[in-house]
Amino acid sequence: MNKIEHIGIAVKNLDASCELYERLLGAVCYKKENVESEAVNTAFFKTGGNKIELLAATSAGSAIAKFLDKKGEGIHHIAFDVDDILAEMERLKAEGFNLLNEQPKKGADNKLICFVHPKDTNGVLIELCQDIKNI
Ligand code: CMX
Repeated sequence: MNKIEHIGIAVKNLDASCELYERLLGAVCYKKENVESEAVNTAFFKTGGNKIELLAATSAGSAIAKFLDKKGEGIHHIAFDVDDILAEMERLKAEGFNLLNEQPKKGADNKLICFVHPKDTNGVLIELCQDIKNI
């Protein structure tokens, strides 16, 4: 795996949190995107070479809605950049990790993504991310 690609933060109100993170980071949100397949609205920030993704649920049964109900707002996942997501998925499977999707899915910000179950990774949801333009 390569560097941390982004940190995902679950929020209740995307517009209010966007305004808050703009004030916090002194940076403007560079992209807002709805990812229908994940039932989320996202907003992205870049600061000092780091990337933050804010995530708000668009449906009651979604992963983010369940997370907010159970744990409240906060860090939802850490995403790592990978060069070859299929190879990395095979490697992790061989290492005994439980992947949450069999095939890479299309995620926000032009990425192919795959998640590792947080029960296998000390309670932290890990995301693999490959830039689609690197395929
Ligand atoms: N980080 C850490 N733990 C988490 C978690 C998270 N993000 N989400 C759920 N959990 C915990 C739950 O609290 C629960 O813990 P306990 O058993 O101790 O109570 C455990 O994981 C299993 O939870 P569950 O209720 O059995 O399962 P869920 O239906 O809540 O599903 C998960 C959990 C991780 C499998 C599911 O959320 C998932 O498949 N996530 C991947 C997809 C995703 O998160 N999409 C949204 C983001 C999309 C994007 O980045 O664009």
